[in-house]
Amino acid sequence: MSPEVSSQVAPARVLLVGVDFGLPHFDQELEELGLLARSAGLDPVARLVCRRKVPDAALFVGSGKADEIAELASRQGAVEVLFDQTLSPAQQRNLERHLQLPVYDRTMLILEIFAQRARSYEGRLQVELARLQYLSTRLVRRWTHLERQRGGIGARGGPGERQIELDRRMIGETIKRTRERLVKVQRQRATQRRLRERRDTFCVSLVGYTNAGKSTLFNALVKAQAYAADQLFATLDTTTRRIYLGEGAGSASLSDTVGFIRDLPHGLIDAFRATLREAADADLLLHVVDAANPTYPEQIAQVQQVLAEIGAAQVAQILVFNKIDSLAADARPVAECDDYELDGRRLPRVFVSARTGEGLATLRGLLATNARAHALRHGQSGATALIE
Ligand SMILES: Nc1nc2c(ncn2[C@@H]2O[C@H](COP(=O)(O)OP(=O)(O)OP(=O)(O)O)[C@@H](O)[C@H]2O)c(=O)[nH]1
Ligand SMILES: [Mg+2]
Repeated sequence: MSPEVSSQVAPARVLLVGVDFGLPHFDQELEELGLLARSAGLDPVARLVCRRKVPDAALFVGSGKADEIAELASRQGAVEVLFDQTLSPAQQRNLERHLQLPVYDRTMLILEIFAQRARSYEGRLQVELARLQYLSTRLVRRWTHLERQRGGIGARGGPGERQIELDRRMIGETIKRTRERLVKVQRQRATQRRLRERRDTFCVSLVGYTNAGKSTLFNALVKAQAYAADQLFATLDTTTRRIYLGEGAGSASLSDTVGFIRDLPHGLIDAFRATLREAADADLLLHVVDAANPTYPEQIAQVQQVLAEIGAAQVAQILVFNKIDSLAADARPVAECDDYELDGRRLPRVFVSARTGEGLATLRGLLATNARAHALRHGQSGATALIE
């Protein structure tokens, strides 16, 4: 099949399902799941939301609801069902059997997007590791489940069990090899970082929820062309450029990084820890917020949580409220910058539009002030070192 023909294949039609357990971040419209699906190249054709107190152990939803899902999927011609929550291996299997359709959960969807996007050798290794780890827990649990069934019979090892044991060993070995390769690549990266530290550059990292506009802001600040798109996780690999901040402030290095998301699969946090360390090692974080997204306070909280997990909670931070061009006239900020109270800290906040350039001069000014303070601190610590 020629590439022209294959690129015309319609994206798979999928049905989105969300279960509201009364948690504060529940997204009634399944907006984010829809964006995730589209980012993975799927076409969400229908959405179904239901309420439950607790998940059903076997099917996650009740069996009546499962029938409703099957009926809606068939009416809409959906070929896959995506759940907004994480399913246990057993729930996923039971649902697939019940619906006679492949069922994916949020974690799998995010892993899939990362797998499609990873470009650099290190990024690909990281995603591969996260997927293998995810798969291995599924296999292990599946195996434990069979083990329990077999208990009463007392037979030792059927062909199925041997196969699973083999798969498990193979995955275990691949995980080990992938991890070794990753350690090697990361060691090289650490060496590069140490070289940079010796040069004592003022390092700034853009962090924030996925789709907040980090890459667009990065491009606007350094006039580069990093990939920006209305997709979740458009950026996976860290890109770093030098940015000149003017007389007295000199230049800084600015890094664009991978976006965060609620319930980022743990395997991915682990896998991307090295990449994310760039953020933890920065002198200053520009925390980019999509001010036009009504759920931004929740997104800020999620980003703060990941920052804490990667040991970057104490790094100086400026909140950059982006996309002010798409705010309604009465919601537009009155000042260009102010302070924002976050977990008992007062953080400087600046309002910008990376798209129109509004507020960028103020942001550059703030960056220059911070760069000068950093240079001064560095100068002083140098002097102290001499006295000692
Ligand atoms: N209206 C408006 N849209 C913006 C602005 N900045 C970015 N966008 C849009 O928001 C979307 C996401 O932008 P990106 O720069 O790719 O966002 P990101 O934070 O790098 O996203 P990931 O790399 O996926 O985490 C794109 O469609 C941008 O065009 C802005 O100031 N105003
Ligand atoms: Mg990006």
